[in-house]
Amino acid sequence: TTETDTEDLRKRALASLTTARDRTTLLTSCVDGPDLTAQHSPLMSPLVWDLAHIGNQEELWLLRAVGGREAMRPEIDSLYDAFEHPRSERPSLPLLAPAEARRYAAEVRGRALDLLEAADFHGTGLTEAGFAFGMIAQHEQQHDETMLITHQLRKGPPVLTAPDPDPAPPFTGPAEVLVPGGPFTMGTSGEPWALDNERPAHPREVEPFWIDTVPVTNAAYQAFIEDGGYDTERWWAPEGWAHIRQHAVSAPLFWRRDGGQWLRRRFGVTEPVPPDEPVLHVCWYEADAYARWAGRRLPSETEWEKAARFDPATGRSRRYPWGDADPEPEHANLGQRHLGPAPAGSYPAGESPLGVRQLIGDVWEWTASDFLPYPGFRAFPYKEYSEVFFGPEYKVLRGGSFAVDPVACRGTFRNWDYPIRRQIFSGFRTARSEGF
Ligand code: AVJ
Ligand code: FE
Repeated sequence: TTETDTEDLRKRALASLTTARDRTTLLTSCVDGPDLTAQHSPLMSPLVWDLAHIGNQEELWLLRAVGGREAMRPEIDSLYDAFEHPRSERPSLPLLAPAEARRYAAEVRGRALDLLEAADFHGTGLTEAGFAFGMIAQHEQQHDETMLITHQLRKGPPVLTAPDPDPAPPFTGPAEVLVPGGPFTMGTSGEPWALDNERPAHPREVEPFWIDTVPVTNAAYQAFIEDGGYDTERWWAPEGWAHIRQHAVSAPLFWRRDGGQWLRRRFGVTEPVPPDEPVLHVCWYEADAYARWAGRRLPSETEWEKAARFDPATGRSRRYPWGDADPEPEHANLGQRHLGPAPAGSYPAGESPLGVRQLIGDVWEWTASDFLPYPGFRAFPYKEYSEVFFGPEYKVLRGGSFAVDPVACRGTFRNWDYPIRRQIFSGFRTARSEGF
């Protein structure tokens, strides 16, 4: 890297850390103390746990690992270790109180910014291209998405507001796009802050396939419901069928039937389900069942990435569907600028070379694939980021949601969760093999 690149990355690290902290502050200051320490769902931590965990990870990786400093408060490390205490246990731990957690995170940040000013960006591993700083900014933003999920699960009047996305003219383009078969490059070796599971770049072959131009909408999903989709066993994977029977799942999470119409609750506001928005809060089993009902299937992770990154004119894989430039507001709905997805067909400037829209932002997209390492994977900097999750019990989601910051989202970024989870900002699009 040249000196200009280094100074550019240093500025970017500072900006990304600052953006993340502004978001964290907003999400933890719009509710009062009891709301910060309460557990709003057994799936989630108290907000005050996320806050101190953000500070603790920053202390571990920036102050201690990069800076060689002593632990500031060694006695709290185990409280904020996600592997020592599952979410359900966290409210009963002797956690730092809100004011103390805020002070701790701020003190860590002050020292981290001092370190950043003079940090070596030319080393290997954690210091290469400021990786640790980029990783910690992404980590905080990931928890900012987690905290937004907690806000969505919280009962009570709204405390968060944001402008709606611009209304879009109804999408009139083709329903699906043909992605050519053949090789493309999946993953990355050159993206400076890509996380371990996105690496390394490697060749993949796909057969030609068709993929939806836009994510599946509420209107389309309602047609599946009205057609008895939730009562028809043959659309469902056996474990999915057992799950929806046992838990009486019959619509996306936060939806409720009111007479003749569907209502949904979002951040404390109940309103009719908007037909042209991408469907949100569905689990993998629901996405998979819908796809079968529609005579289609979920795209594999490889197919998704080829649709998002492959440029047929050059044969290259891009950083994003629109090219190599960082996301701007006209490309994608990212960064919690809005508190929900934009209508299907929005962001024409963000479409891929093949014409696929909204691959980045709006809703995380379930893929057919299990979360597995790429050939040549090396756990870095810790096995608990990705490696311990590899295997068939997690499904991969791609593309990021409206709640994801640009620093934590790219064409190669991989997210994962259990196939029953739907409190996350998850939707999907469907695919079919050519000639099927
Ligand atoms: C990548 C979203 C699955 O929240 O469990 C946060 C991100 N890892 N702290 C998660 C993460 C450690 C992770 N996901
Ligand atoms: Fe974490």
